Amino acid sequence: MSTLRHVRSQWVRPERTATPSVTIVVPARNEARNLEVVLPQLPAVHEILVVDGHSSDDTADVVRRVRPDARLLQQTRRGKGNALAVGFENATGDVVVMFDADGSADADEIPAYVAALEAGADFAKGSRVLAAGGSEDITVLRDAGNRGLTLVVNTLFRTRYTDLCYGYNAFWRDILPVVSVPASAGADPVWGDGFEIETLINCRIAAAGLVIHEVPSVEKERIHGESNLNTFRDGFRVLRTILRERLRRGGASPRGIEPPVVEVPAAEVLPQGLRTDHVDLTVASAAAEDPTERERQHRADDAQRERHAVAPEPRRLAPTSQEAR
Ligand SMILES: Nc1nc2c(ncn2[C@@H]2O[C@H](COP(=O)(O)OP(=O)(O)OP(=O)(O)O)[C@@H](O)[C@H]2O)c(=O)[nH]1
Ligand SMILES: [Mg+2]
Repeated sequence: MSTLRHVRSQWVRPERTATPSVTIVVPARNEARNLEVVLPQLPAVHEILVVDGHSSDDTADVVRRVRPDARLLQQTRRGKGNALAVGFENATGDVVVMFDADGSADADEIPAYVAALEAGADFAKGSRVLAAGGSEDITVLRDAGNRGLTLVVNTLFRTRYTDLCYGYNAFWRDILPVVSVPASAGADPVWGDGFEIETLINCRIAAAGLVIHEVPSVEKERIHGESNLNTFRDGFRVLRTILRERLRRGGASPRGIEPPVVEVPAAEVLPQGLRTDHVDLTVASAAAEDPTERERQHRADDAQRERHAVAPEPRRLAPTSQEAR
């Protein structure tokens, strides 16, 4: 705990390039048939890292065949979290995009995530709940669970996340010391190796007062195969993660973090015709113990409230026919 706090306290947002290179990290466990479709759709970026999770199908062969420019990595333990950790450790791009292999993530949205980061976000959080977002994949039960868990995080971390449990996100690689996902070394399971990784990242970013923009995202249906996620088991892991992270934070004040960026362009249109409207969810930092810092935070909050007045309204996710899943 103290190590993480120490790292956080030392972290200052570095100078960033205006034209970031992009690493796409693709965790894949038995996704051969989906990767046949998904990998060719990925844009030519700095690097694509596919992290294989001890697949028993020909995931590895498919990667080599359909995307020879991708790097194939093997995860060290079990779980999506460990796969992402392996990908993050090996990434060399300025920006890292977390991209599922099951066909649910739309590659055409990648520029919108990158645009949010270029516009000042440390973390670009995908949201299926924003007006331009949605899901063809989520069940009513999971939607309800996600809303509840989102509310818990927003209450405990003073955030305005709209879609906590969504794995399509991107961030500047330089924030990895703040996020501090479990290292890939070692064979024994570690908390954070599973689906709770995304919550762990969301909570740590919030606790550190980093700048978060949400990006509307439409989650498509998994093309082939079964989800690896277990609604109740993984839902409870997420809840446990939130409580652990809140205790871990211990009300400590993150120091040395630059004030939030508040100038955020809305509904900008990229040359590719993609929408890049995103919402600044800059965290009201609990760090603001001293009056100057608090005043600065209040000004940031006011600016944020003004922006939210014109931000897209959240809408209900459409129920799907997979409710019974
Ligand atoms: N390497 C690796 N990848 C995994 C593991 N578990 C899940 N993944 C990948 O993580 C991505 C998301 O997993 P899914 O099983 O689709 O779960 P989900 O998207 O959270 O849940 P659904 O909405 O039900 O699809 C997919 O690309 C999986 O192949 C794992 O243990 N190892
Ligand atoms: Mg999925």
